[in-house]
Amino acid sequence: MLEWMTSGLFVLICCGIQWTSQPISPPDPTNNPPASACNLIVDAGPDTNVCAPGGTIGLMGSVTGNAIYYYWTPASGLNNAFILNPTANVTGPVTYTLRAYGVDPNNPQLVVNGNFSGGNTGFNSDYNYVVDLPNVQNEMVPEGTYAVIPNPNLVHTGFSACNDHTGGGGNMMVINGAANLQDIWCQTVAVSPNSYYNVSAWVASVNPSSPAQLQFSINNVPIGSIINAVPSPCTWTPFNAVWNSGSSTTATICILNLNTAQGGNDFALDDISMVGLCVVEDEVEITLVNEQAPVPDIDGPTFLCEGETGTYTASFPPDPEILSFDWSVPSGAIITSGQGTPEVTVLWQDAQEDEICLDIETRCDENSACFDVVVGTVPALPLISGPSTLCPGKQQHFILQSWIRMIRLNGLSLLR
Ligand SMILES: [Ca+2]
Ligand SMILES: [Ca+2]
Ligand SMILES: [Ca+2]
Repeated sequence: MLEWMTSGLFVLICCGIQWTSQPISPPDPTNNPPASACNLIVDAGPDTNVCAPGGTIGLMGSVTGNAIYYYWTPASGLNNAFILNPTANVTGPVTYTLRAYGVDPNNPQLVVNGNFSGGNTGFNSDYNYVVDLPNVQNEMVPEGTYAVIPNPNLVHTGFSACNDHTGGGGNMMVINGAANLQDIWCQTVAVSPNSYYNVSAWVASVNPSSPAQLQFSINNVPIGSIINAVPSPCTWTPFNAVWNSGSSTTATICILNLNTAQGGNDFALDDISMVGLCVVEDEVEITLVNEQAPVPDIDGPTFLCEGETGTYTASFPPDPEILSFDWSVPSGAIITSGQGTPEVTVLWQDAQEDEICLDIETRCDENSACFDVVVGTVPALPLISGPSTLCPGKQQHFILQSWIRMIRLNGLSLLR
């Protein structure tokens, strides 16, 4: 027994807030499988949560298959509703829907003669139709003309001998673009109200100069983006637009000429198409987590001698998960192992009264606690004053330091 023990005090200091919230179950991705139909798989990502009072989180959408168009709703809080991985600024519980549109192979083709296999039929044009004449190669020299033929070179010596889009000697529509003729190709089809449709076509330059600039319109409203034909002749390039029919029951589809150059602006169209789209949608639910980190409950030796090591263990409720452990010790002590874990071993080098502390972090919160430690100096051997010799049967006084409670007697009788 050592002197300092008689005055040593045991104090456990806790700080921070008490753990009062209910355990939090992690999101269960199996409750939110992707949606799938018409060769599309749409996944809005696993349900997730954000620490209260809110913050930003990246949505993890994916679309597998031939989606033509997709977007998130609601768009509020998103930096971009038209990308698969937008950033959401979450201020409360919210459910986002990722909606994708794909071509349903079972939906019928609405455009008639879109591949021009039927010749100059089924469509209207502001342009003047010319017939390919044998042994003539200048039928389409004037701007504002078109032909339906398998080889543009048959009607203009400046036009390349392109194959149609699918090859095999099929027809295409060849156009010599004009400054003031807007509608190159138009056709009216029946549609269902409140449905999504995809209109598409292929374009190739037949002369490299001043490539065509085209855009779809439906019922006189331009839709989709403007396509610039590739200058290199005979390079077929697709372009498309997505259209919602709203209350319409018919759609007059047109391909618009937006390049008003008279020189060049020579191109071909093929495989014009309009099909109804199927929609596939999936949801992701984001909740707010109001989580409190527990106060670490530290246990270990309180009283040690300098030069001794002590192992200190922190324990916690099962939830929430503790994500980081950061122990700190005063100078004169060294963490010899376990930093970053719930248990550390500390070498106490110097005598002191101080504390070992632990900072923890959970997903949404942090907390800390300290544990008092008293490290004592190893005392010198107790001094006993008295005679250095004592004969058998004699009595003599020996004076011990007052705190010594016991001494080992070796052939001596202790009287008092
Ligand atoms: Ca064709
Ligand atoms: Ca000809
Ligand atoms: Ca031209």
